[in-house]
Amino acid sequence: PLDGWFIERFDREGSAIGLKVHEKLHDEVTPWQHLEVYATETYGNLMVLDGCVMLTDRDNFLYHEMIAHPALFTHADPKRVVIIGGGDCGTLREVLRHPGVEKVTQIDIDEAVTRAAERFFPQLTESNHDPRAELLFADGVQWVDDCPEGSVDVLIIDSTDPVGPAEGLFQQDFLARCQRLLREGGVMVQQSESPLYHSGSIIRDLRTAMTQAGFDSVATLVFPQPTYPSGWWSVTLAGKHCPADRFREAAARDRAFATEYYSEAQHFAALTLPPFMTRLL
Ligand code: AG3
Repeated sequence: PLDGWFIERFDREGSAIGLKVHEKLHDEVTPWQHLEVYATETYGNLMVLDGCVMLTDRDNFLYHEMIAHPALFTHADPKRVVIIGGGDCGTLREVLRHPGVEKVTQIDIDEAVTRAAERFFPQLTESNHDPRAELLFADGVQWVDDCPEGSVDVLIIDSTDPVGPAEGLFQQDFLARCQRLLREGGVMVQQSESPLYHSGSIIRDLRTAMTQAGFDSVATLVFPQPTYPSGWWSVTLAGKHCPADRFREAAARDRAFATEYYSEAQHFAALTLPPFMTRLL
């Protein structure tokens, strides 16, 4: 039992987010990172990797719906989906809600994250037995390299921050390989950090790298995420021979399932960037 606060500090910004916790449920040094799970007072369970909040029970629907649904609805008919990272399986669960999806392969380097999710976030992993889901524990960069060109409809990068293990996932050579892996009309989406803190750095650089990697359309979407740095987060989409207009037409498509945050109106709202961001991008 604990009587304290979990605090993730963002030293560069002189800010932090804190959650009141009452128990540490898990503490493991995996071959890749330090994995902790806490029971919080008001946000349910909390997963932390190397001191950074990955998800809580209470607010993960925001991130997981917004990394999955805008990209899947942008694609005209997504059948083959690949997720790099995403070991907690929250993104996978959202992808599997799309009835037209025939196969989803998830490649996370760290099996311990998935095992911890099964124990402490069972509602995220309950769709893992879906016959369309394939879970691999391997290096995603290597996997993308070995994957046949033009074989994927939607590629999702659900990574940690672009420092340490995930750094390579934000670089142009990796993004160029992602572009080759996609079929014509394919879409990739990558988590792209805080609009407030990273518009003039990580988000701008990622968009530039995507364009240089051969994608012909790029769009950033923003949404609230109370437990990540600044409380506000983004994903960036890139299309392969998919006109930028598709990002806007996409939301009008019918949904065959219920969502908590994603909706047609939220899709449009998330694409509407505030002027300060447009200036920095
Ligand atoms: N992906 C992590 C986003 C980065 C959070 N950064 C931070 N807390 N400093 C989340 C994985 C959820 N599937």
